[in-house]
Amino acid sequence: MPISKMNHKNKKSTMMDKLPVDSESLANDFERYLTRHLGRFIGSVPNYLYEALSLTIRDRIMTDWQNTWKVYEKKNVRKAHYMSLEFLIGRSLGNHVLNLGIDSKLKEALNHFALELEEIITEEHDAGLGNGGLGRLAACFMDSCATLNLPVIGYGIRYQYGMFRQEIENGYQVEEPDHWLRDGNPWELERPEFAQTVKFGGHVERVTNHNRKPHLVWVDTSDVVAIPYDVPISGYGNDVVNTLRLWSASASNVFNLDDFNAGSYAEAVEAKNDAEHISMVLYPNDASENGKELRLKQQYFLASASLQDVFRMWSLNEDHDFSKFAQLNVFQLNDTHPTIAIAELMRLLMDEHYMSWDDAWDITTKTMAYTNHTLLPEALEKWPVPLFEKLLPRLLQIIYEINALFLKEVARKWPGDTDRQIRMSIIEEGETKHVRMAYLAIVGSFSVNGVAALHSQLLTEGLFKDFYELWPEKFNNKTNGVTPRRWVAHSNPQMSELISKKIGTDWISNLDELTKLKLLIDDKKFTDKWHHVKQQNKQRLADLVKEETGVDFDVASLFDVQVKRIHEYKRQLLNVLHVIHLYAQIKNDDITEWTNRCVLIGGKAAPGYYLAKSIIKLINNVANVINNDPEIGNKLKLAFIPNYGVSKMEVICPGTDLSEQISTAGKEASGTGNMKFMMNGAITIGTYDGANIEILDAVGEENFFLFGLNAEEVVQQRKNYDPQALLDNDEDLKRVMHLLQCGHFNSFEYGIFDDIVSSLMNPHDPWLTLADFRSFIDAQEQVSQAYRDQDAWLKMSILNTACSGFFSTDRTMQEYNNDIWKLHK
Ligand code: 26Q
Repeated sequence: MPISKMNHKNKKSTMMDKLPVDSESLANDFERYLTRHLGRFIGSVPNYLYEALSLTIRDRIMTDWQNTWKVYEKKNVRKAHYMSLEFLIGRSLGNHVLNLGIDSKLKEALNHFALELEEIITEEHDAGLGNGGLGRLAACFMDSCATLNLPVIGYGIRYQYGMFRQEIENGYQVEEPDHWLRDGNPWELERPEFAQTVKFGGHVERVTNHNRKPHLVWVDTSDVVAIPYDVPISGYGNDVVNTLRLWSASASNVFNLDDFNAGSYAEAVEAKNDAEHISMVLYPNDASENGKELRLKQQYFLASASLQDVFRMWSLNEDHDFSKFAQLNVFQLNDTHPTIAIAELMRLLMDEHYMSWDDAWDITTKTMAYTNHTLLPEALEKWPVPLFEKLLPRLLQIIYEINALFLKEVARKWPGDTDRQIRMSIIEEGETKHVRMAYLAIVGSFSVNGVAALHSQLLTEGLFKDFYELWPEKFNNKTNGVTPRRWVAHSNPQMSELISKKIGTDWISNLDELTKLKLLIDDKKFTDKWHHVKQQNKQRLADLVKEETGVDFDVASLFDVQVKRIHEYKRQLLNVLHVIHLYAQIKNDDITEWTNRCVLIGGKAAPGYYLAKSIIKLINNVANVINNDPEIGNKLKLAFIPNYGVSKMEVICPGTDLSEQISTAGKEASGTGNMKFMMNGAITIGTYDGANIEILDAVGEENFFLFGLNAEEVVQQRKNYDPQALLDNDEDLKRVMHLLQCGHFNSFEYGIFDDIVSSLMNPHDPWLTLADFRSFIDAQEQVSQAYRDQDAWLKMSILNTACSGFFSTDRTMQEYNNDIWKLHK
């Protein structure tokens, strides 16, 4: 039979043979790729070595990848689809090598050519397709699902430009484009055969369908083609390779013939550009980006292409029978960003598959689940109705209909309560009406979850209170996690080896095993080794800091680290106030006992977030004064590490002693950096916020530096917050604020920090930074004292790692699966 006549049903399910993984085969394949495929040689540009090695490894994933697909394509396999505008993957080569368990064989192979695996690994560009926590969480989830053998497919966008590259010029952040695909990407497989068409614009017409029933059609649209690129997600040591499917936008092949005939050939081609812009660039998380047309296009592009892809696969087995669709499919919405999928699923079922409203709604509300990631009301997504009308007219109709039926239900439950109807409406009234995406997500989903215990509780008491009263059963918590494969086994090989020698290697896929380390905290030989490993990791971090900033970090000092997006609620400013306080102490010689400290801060500011950018400048200016003062010397250092991202964190978290998690209580939904630090044996100084609370519970108060107001106290304090009074009553705070106000850190840059000072002194400062100053300084003093007792510190460090098992995304994914997805392994 000619290949073209074969369909998937009568294709023999031939299992491909696996390629050998002995060092000789690896060496041969590597050399062949380098010389015969790429036409280079061993001494050539390192990037080609990376490419040749990646192709060698990729070949060894392919068999499992195809076999995993074959299982998922079968009838009756229930699947979850993780829809996210962001997947912050970072580098892949080292991760696959770890998962395949061929680390030592590969090193042996490279030895033949006198090459180092570590050096080749660093040639890979980070896939920075995310802003921060939410995007990295999606990547950790994918890793755990593959490791747990869960049928989960990721759906996202293949941005040509990921998160911007941050450079620092004269202390200021400068954004540079991140052209991560420039040298090609061996970890993607283009799949033009599965392309989908996504419609925009046009208008809706009423017609009569083949059953002589009225039917709505969306016509005169401008169409964009979505081309999938598949990225393999290997499980740890289990032969499973899941798929992350990223969509790239391309113009449809249909030319505008009118333009063409009029002789405007070039113009007709130029119009194609518009379509390709959709997947051009990741939006940096930024309030000023709200309401941008291109962002809405991205969201719909992802939702529509992904759902159509699921329908395509569905019809391979079930043809047009959707009766079992909800039994076999579930969609997890990563925040409201892909929420338009709820209306799109309705449209596809009704307009393209002729289903009734009720049947379509039944399927939608049984398959959609929504995860919220924020407690900041201003961060909830809203879209102007006129924009929706122009871009997605049919979807707006559907949303209005969903809302009308929903408000009837509200009226039934609370007759006459019109205030409540206005409050809960998916459409916000006003001069310009807006679609409230979070409300659409709650109404259309069977599950709504927060990402840490406190966060989920606060959602039901605050932002989503009305909805909780209507549907308490929808709401649940799923505390975040991180994957221990990337964040311990890969990023901290020395500590991993030490642990594995003592308790075996099971911890890598069963992180609760780490509790066995508790028995070792009094074993002097073990604690000495723990210390030795930490010092080596600190040296690796110090080398990075030196290379990136020129600042010398001495590994005998306490390494105090805060890395995350720059935002007022995360309070990098509180950290800086503490550093200035230490500086003032040294300058005024009011030090008796002293612990040398190296403070590292890193993170990107949204390009339009003025105050966040000023904070970066302040950190750099304070660093300049401190690091260049001979009187300060090694007592105190401050550095701002530019372009913080996944690969930097892989070096930073193993080398950290103290993890700063100091958000205003009630504002950080969860945090996940806090978990990476804990796993790597750092001790946390933190507020009673997000997942810090659960870290504190796990490790105990003696092993955690807790400070500051709790979420309830924050609410109370806001009512009568008086920063001036705090300053008048605290000599240390007075001294610090004076240094800021008098221009000590901006001698020749008059007034540049005035806005920062005003924000701190503002009685309406929502982040209450000065309210926590005293408590923070005192807690930091306790940290310094604790660090002077190195034996006690080491025990705390080991206990933090030992108690971190709960924060594995393996646990998080089991919970999603048990409570929401209900997939079979
Ligand atoms: C909004 C409008 C326009 C363009 C982009 C955006 C946008 C993009 C990204 C809004 C928000 C984000 C990302 C949010 C995020 O990372 N939230 C974090 O999620 C983590 C994982 O759950 C939590 O640990 C953090 O607490 C939370 O801040």
